[in-house]
Amino acid sequence: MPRCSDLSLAAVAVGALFFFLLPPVLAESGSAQLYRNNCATCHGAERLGGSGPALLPESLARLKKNKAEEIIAEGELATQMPAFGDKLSPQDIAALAAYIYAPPAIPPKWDEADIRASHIIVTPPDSLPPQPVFKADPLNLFVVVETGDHHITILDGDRMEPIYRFPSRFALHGGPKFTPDGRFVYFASRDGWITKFDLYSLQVVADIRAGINTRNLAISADGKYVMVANMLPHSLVALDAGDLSLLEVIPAFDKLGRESSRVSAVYQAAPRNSFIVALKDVPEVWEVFYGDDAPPVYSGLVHSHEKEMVEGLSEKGPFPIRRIEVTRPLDDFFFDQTYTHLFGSDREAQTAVVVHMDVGREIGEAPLPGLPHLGSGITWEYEGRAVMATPHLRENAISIIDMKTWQPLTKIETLGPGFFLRSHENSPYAWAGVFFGPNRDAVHIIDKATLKIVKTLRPIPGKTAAHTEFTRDGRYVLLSIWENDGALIVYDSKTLEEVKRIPMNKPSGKYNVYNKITRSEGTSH
Ligand code: DHE
Repeated sequence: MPRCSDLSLAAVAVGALFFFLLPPVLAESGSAQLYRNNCATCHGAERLGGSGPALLPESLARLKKNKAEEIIAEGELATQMPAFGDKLSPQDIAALAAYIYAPPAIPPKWDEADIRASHIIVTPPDSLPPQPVFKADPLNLFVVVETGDHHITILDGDRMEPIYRFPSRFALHGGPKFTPDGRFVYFASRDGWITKFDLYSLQVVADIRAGINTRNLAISADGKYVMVANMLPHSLVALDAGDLSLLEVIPAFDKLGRESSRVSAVYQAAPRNSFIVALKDVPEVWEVFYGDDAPPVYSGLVHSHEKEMVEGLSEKGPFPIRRIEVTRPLDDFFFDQTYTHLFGSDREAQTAVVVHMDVGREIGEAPLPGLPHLGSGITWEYEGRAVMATPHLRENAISIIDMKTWQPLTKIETLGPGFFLRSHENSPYAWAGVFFGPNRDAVHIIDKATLKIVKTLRPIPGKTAAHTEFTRDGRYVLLSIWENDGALIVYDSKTLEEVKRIPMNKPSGKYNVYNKITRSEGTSH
């Protein structure tokens, strides 16, 4: 009679044999289940992205697999990716990494037909009333994105009272963008939905899914076009700003048409009547023109530049692309007020480069370690010169850059890395929240005349305080308590005294219509 231990040994042997005979699809289901249990909520059941990025081989092309394992184990700085090292074994983490680098059984696609099929007109544009349906200054409204329960609140910036609240798409990201008259606002969700909302009648006008994983959107200076930056598929998508119907999908390929790139962001360059585009994987910056009088863009050699004698092949189509070659892909941009200079960085380098947008090439470089967040940069006059200030995502500092030389002037030490920075023409102060680490409940108030921190607020100890925005006259500042049981705290911008608290569900960003449409130097563009 076999002994008990012999029996279990036999069982193990049969089990092991059975395991090796399993068809690959069943062997894979363990990692698929791991994915479903740990990742799907943020990255989407089909790995197409949600609040987190898409986890498909295409979107992970520039990340080594061992780095991905490290991120799963330790989380990722400057994102909402948590650490799983305490919850999952190293084997599980390796299995998850292998799973996300393998192509899904059904390849993801989102083409013109998918975009068109997703288009919804909620309120026909010609049925909208001519006047606001509320009594409040429409240019002093705040659009508040509440990411806690995916809602938008429209706030009257004079009475500091919400006037309307409605559900948004899941996980909005980036600043909402306004038409030049401030009447309409557009939102982008991380999973590609673009929504147009009428601030006069307080109704959604239209909705369309422009991509699988979207970074942000921009609206043209004439208010006619919406341009969407997609990480997946690798494309820019041009929409009609009226009803959001699809105009064109522009695949993001390098100039030889060989390598495609994720699109990091698209910005409106109003003084140039163009969009400027950041590409994550190819060393090019794009300037995209639009409209009937878009200038010709010559992509190859031009025989003659003489007036009326120009000979050369020009880009065709309503959105001609001017390609500016740079030494490495640039991910994050800051522009001077005239959009003549672009100050750009990638996520790894220790420097930022200056691109002259008229000349179309890099003209300088500045040391800027510590992962600057140039997109949050703001400008002001300091001792007779224009300076820009940028927080760092990996350094306890705010860098001040001289915008004539584009070299660092000084560094202001902070209690932790920051994400957002704000000021206003009428305010002597810049507001800088600490976003990461034990002091993320602190907000520094910087005197723009001395570049010194004059006060550090801790509105609710232990609760993240981040992202500020001023009223149109700069008299009050609204600060987010970035928690589910959070709030907007209103401060007098001169006395720095608290005036009011308005409960909100994780209010991430808030945007003042007037400051946005006038491109205030103290706010993001
Ligand atoms: Fe953002 C703006 C990129 C992670 C909240 N973020 C932007 C913009 C870019 C950008 C390019 C400017 C676009 C615009 O406004 O049109 N963000 C990135 C990243 O590369 C990064 C680090 C990684 C990623 O996952 O995309 C990143 N961002 C985050 C977050 O984790 C934040 C804190 C929370 C969230 O909602 O995802 C976040 N980003 C924001 C906000 C803005 C933003 C609130 C608009 C700021 C403004 O005041 O205009």
